[in-house]
Amino acid sequence: MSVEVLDGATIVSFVEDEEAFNNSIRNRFAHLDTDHDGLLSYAEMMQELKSLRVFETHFGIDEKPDPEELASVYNSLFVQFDHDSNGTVDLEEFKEETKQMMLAMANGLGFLPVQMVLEEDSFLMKAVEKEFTAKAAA
Ligand SMILES: [Ca+2]
Ligand SMILES: [Ca+2]
Repeated sequence: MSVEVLDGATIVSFVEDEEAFNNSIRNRFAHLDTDHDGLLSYAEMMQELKSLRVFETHFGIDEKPDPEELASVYNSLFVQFDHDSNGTVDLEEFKEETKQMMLAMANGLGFLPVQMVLEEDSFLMKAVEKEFTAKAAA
């Protein structure tokens, strides 16, 4: 994990770069799909749901979440990804929902840069790295 500064525009430019975004989505999906059946089960999605930082938003950083409440938060997140409610998340659903979540986050951030603690291989980290590379190339 590392602390990075990002704003809404960093996220939007990452999401809107379709090729880079689709690549990251495919990589992430393949990484999560541990039984390689091309679908993400609830158990496989857990790793992703945990990285969405629901702890901070729902419970605060220092609070110890109630396991039952936590399970229901994860469950409702999973349902949000599973657009056709068939109990699994396919690549399209994963891509669509991740995009929506990142754009919603970008909206929330607006144009004021904030400091965030990011996991190494998270989408936000990739967004920051992309911007860094773009700046270095300019
Ligand atoms: Ca699977
Ligand atoms: Ca589905």
